[in-house]
Amino acid sequence: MSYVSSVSKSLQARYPWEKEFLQATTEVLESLEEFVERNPKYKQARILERIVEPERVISFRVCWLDDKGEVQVNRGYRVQFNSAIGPYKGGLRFHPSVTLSMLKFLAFEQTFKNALTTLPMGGGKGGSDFNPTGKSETEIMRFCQSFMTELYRHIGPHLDVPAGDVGVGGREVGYLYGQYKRIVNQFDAATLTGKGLTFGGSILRPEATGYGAVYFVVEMLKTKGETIKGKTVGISGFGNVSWGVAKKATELGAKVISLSGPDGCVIDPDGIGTEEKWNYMLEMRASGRDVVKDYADKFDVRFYAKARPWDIIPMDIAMPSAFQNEVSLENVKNLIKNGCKILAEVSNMGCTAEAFKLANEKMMYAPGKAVNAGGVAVSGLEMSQNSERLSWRAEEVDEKLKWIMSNIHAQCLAAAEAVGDPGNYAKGANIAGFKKVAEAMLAQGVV
Ligand code: 2IT
Repeated sequence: MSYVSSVSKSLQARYPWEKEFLQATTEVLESLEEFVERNPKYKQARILERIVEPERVISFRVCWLDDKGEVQVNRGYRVQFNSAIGPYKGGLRFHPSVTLSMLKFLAFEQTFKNALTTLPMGGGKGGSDFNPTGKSETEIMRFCQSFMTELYRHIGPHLDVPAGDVGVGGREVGYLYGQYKRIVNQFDAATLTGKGLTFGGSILRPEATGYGAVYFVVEMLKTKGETIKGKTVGISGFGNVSWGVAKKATELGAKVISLSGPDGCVIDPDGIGTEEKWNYMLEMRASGRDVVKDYADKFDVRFYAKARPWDIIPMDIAMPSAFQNEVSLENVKNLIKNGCKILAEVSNMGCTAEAFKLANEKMMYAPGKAVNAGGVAVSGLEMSQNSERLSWRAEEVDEKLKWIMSNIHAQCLAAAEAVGDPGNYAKGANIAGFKKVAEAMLAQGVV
């Protein structure tokens, strides 16, 4: 049995219930097989066994009072996965489906993603099974304060730097930061990223994940001698990431034709391409209702209950921007049938294992850890600005983001080419991210 298979097998035996974590580790380990076999130093130092094990997992109780004065209890977590190249870095997810398995998969992916950005950030992720849908402003604030009252002792600018993710946006980061600052009695701005502009946030951080994803797609198209101008783009989700994708894709001349939510999807044949429509996306998100049908009612377009855009309308480029495993094998088959050539995952592990295999074989496919790295990259730039006690101009941040995305794209292609699998972005991203983290681990000895 190969080294990779034996590590994979022992993980499956140890954590049989951690489905998402096993899905993410299996995909990465499989793609590393030839590379690791060719470099025996990794096996000698047992790097694979070490890189799939979080350095630390924190789990805590979060009690809070709802608006009726009743006691509510949630679970909070922080997975500090790997600190070989920098302090743990990664978002917080508030969603009822959050489990340790989900956060372990996200933190594992984050480790490779952060390495690809070229910035000194390790991998981490956290969150809670708290459901923000339908909660009042004051309930959200009380929850964030209670969550931070436990988390604060585990984070800091040189230790672990959380940010937002699904269910955690600028408003939540503000409440979390306020409570952190109050407890530690320090203005440690670089302890959280995604902050408001008035207290150390970086310009373009809200846009960064979506903008970066579009810059990545532009690079993919460039390899075929094409541009994004005139292409139709289908996206899922309607949150901050989808918003950024819609704005940048439109600005570069593409037409964005879909959004989706837990209730279904909307198709807008005129394109989601005006300030009014983008602002309405933000309004829908801020309402806390978590339904996309409102968009159809407001702009008089069709709503498809419980459907996904991929099955409904042809598109040139698919950019899933919602949740893990949101794209099924059936969805990929429909995309291919309808002539879609590019699937750029903006969500983390947006494709199921089967969907990924087919997309990677038959389409131009790029994985979330490469495509969506612009978000955490600008978080890294926010940390730099906080350390310098300066704020950079939008042009400076945007230029750095563009360079980082084209560099990630180049790293993916170079690493894939080097193992004789040109154009395999998934393999390239895994190998390039792994190499950087593994080399740092080797250099730091058995710790
Ligand atoms: O998945 C991600 O990369 C994020 N949610 C952003 C993390 C960050 O630290 O900005």
